[in-house]
Amino acid sequence: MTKHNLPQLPLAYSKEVSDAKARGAPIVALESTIITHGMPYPGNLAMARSVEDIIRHAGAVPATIAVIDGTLHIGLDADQIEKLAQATNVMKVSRADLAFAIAERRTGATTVAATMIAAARAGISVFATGGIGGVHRGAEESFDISADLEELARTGVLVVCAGAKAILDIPKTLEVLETRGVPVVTFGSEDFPAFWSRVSGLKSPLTLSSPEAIANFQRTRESLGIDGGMLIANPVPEEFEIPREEMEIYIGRALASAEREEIAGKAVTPFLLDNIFHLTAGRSLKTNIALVENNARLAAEIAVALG
Ligand code: PSU
Ligand code: MN
Repeated sequence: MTKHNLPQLPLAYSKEVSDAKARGAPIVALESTIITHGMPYPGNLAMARSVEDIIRHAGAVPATIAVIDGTLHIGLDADQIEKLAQATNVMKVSRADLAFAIAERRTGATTVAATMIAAARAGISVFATGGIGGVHRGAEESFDISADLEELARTGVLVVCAGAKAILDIPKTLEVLETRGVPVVTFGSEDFPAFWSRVSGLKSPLTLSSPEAIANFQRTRESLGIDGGMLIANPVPEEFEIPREEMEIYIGRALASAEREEIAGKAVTPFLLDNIFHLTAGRSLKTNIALVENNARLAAEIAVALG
């Protein structure tokens, strides 16, 4: 089959993103599973809007990514974001499901893994989120390791997060990233952060303290022909931090509920996140929104520095 006989990529750019591509302006990708499965309404909508504004304010263009009725959208308009934020039966789409959602004309929210794939296809190299998926506690029994880690190993997108949630086994998550050759860089700190908390108790493999240094590191990797992604961990601002010991209580309860209800597969992470929001009576949501905003700002600065 010659190339032009291949089916056209079912990909649609928002006007803002296609204009940015035409002028060569910096673009930051954003995932949509965090909107549909990561936070409750209406906090999720407030977050989705404010991160886009923060990215614009920092001189870049936001591209929220989702599959809507079988089309892979790179950049959503206000109406599409609002619909996603309110929807209750949207598919959670990772690497395994992305082509399925498109082929079956479904609506699906993209995880870190699927958003990385879409961003790479769209020529976007920086992506901001809250927390990545990782190795779950008890993975030696359950085999539950997020496809996000494998995607970081293979797809050349720089992902800015606030570390990994302690619902995961953070030491094992870092081990897998190291094994798969993914650089883990904490921004401005020697400690690897744990999402709600600025420290996880583990040292960060690497530390850099400016967007320019991160851009320079990435360019150097490219000049050496080293492919794959990079993880930037950005500690939550101090005023929004929830101490590790306090979160551990809620995490323990959420994990116990998941085991009791025999939650498995892609339902595990959304189940734990929802449980924790309820257990903390919304306090964790405030922290969650603040850290995503903080990550959006840094991602935009890195995108600008990458030129
Ligand atoms: N962790 C969070 N918030 C999230 C997610 C993870 O703190 O919203 C979402 C992201 O979309 C991530 C996905 O890519 O969950 C990972 O799911 P799984 O563990 O099933 O791979
Ligand atoms: Mn999983």
